[in-house]
Amino acid sequence: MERVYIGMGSNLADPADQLRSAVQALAQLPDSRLIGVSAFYQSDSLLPGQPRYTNAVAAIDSSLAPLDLLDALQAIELDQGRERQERWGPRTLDLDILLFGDRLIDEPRLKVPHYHMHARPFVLYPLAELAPASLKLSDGRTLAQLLDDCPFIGLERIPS
Ligand code: PH2
Ligand code: MG
Ligand code: MG
Repeated sequence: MERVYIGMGSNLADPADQLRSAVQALAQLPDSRLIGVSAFYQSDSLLPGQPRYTNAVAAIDSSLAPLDLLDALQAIELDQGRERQERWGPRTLDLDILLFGDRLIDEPRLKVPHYHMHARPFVLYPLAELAPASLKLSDGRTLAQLLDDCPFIGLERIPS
């Protein structure tokens, strides 16, 4: 079993409800166990002109292979009405593998750690609810150091 952190995001069709459904689905993943879910956080989209996002992070332990987990997460996205249109378009559900144990994965379909996670407050703050501050990211910095460089700006913690 390896500890996997999954970033969740939605900005369409009742985002908080989408995240709650996603958590139920994560709890049903084969060969995996749901360990925890952060609070939910709202923030403006990185792309202007889109609805605000609700984001959270979930931790699971899994013995699935990374690409099998990716397939399962994409099936959950589709099940919840995800339509892949333009890159970074609004979405009912986005499930991103942030960290997979301490693996570095560089496959066409999957890069882990997730690119950009190091500087996104809507990823780092929920992650910090579940992961130790001493957690080392691939560039050698700890989660605590990344949070120091990533002010809690524009985030609103909401009830899950
Ligand atoms: N995801 C994006 C683009 N912009 N903005 C916020 N606040 N949260 C997201 O998850 C997000 C975004 C593409 O994945
Ligand atoms: Mg994403
Ligand atoms: Mg994604």
